[in-house]
Amino acid sequence: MKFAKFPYFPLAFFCVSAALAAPERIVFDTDMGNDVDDALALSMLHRFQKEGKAEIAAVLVNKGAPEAPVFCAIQNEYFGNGSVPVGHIADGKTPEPGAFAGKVAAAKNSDGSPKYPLPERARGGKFPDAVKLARRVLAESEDGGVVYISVGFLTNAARLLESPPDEISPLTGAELAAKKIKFFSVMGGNFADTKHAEYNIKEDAKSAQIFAKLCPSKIYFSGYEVGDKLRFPQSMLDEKMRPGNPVNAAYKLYAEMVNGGKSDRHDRPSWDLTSVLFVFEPELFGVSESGNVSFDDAGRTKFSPSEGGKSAYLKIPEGRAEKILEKLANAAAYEPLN
Ligand SMILES: [Ca+2]
Repeated sequence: MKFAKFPYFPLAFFCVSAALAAPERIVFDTDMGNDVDDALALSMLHRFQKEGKAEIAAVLVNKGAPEAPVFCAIQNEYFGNGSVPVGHIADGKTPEPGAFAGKVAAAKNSDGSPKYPLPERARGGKFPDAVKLARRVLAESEDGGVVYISVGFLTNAARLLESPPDEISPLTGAELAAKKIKFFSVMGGNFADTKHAEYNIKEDAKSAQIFAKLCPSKIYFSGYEVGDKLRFPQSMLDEKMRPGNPVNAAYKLYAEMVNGGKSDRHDRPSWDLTSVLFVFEPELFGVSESGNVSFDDAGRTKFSPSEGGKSAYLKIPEGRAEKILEKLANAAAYEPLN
């Protein structure tokens, strides 16, 4: 009997440590509106914020469409975090609205009111410049206090690193990143098939090249091959989310587009979700040796192992895919109104 208490010591210690851990301060940079995994990734962040693990400092939009930041603001509002600032890129890639952002933003109730309301701060329809917002968040953060998650094109990230000193900070963007960013978690590239140009990199290869060259911080890449193996179980969204949840609505619209309008069912790969999960549960993933990443003009990935290299890429350890998928799905299928 006297040994019975022993197992409680590590558990108690763990609980105290977890309770004391400060939430990760997150900048989330997304091409919201292109694929629907961005919306699921942002849902995960809202859940982690509710659980005290995350603090969403800003959402940056790297897709050119004006509907893209509107959807992000709607999603923030629905998930109870309408005060999170949303920044939009100037002259961004893919200026078309995509399958769901415009439709969700325009949806109306029978009395003509918006079905998915915007937060107060976004009602004028104006969003701050994404790079300025990023500079402000970094300048106001503690040293090493920000994790930058990029799940779209690297346009904003490249422009941030190239940004000169301004009224916000006497530091250049690269200096700010070196001082304030703990690491970048990036969905982009392909580390399994070097002939394949992954979408986030290919659409703006020039920015990806600038980012890879100038980035002073550690970068963890989740390549195409990681999320591609993890098919998101759509049925969980209907199980957990209300029909009025904008993410559930967006997912169905996206699935309809994939199926040419014939069905709204589709288990999509979980690319962007992996870059969020890695920040909060890194032990689930395998991580490559350190090295340097570069991208050619067509957007193909090259990884060169190097002891002092600032980059690494994620892997799914043998037999771990099911566990990772379960974690992703449980975190993303979040209904704040339940
Ligand atoms: Ca994306």
